[in-house]
Amino acid sequence: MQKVWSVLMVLGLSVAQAPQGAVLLRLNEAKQAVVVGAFQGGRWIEAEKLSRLEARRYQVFGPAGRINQAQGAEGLTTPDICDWNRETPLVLLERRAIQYPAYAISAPWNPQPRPVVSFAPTPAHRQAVAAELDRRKIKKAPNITQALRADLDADGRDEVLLSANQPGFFLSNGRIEGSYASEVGDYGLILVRKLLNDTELRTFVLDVTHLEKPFDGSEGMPTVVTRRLGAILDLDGDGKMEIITEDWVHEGWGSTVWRWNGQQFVKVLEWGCGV
Ligand SMILES: [Ca+2]
Ligand SMILES: [Ca+2]
Repeated sequence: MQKVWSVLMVLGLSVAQAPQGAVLLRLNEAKQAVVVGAFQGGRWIEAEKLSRLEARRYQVFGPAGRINQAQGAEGLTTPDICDWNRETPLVLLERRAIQYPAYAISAPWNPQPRPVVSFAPTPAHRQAVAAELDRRKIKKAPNITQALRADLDADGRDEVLLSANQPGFFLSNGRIEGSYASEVGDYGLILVRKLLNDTELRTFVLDVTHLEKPFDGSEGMPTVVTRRLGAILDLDGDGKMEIITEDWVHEGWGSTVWRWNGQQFVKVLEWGCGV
């Protein structure tokens, strides 16, 4: 009996020492990890408000699932540009090519409890995108760039997540770069199609942008319209998966975390860096 207790004490000790809550990093390239935020003590925490970060093991995800694992080190540093950002060293553990941006999550729960599947969009999906473009008087074809399927909220019905972009994505050295709008109507759009019950299919637009008038250099910055699904992960441990979306601006980029609250998708974390 005494032996059992000592085993339990050792187990208890190791549980107590395991990192609590979740930390989400964004990898823009192999050796650069920036903190998007954390979920700790029942709250979402922006990177800027994190006082410390312990050495953690991470799983690395792209839009369609897990793509690597990584070991983090203790500590946070503040970069020269975007001084509200926090960076931390991260070493990828599996030798396989990955596409950036990617997301590293450390959490004591399964961050992807149900599969996320990439699929070929059908005419019905193009029609749904076309309807949203029409609604905004965007006169461009529905060019779907990502089509993912996953049961986000564990109600037994898959949600459909789409990104649509004109121009499409631009890949440079293994990294997605934002595309500048060149014509009026060039756009980026992210939407979720969700069955609210057996019959009601609702479309939720998470992000949309388009070029309204030609850029002539007289004011503002040229418009980057790229909008993309970054990863689908349970970041707060409630068994429901959140959506990470990505946006680009002139010499800048960002990630936003969306959580389904039972009625709509709400922003719970935002990260960005731009000059
Ligand atoms: Ca569902
Ligand atoms: Ca969740």
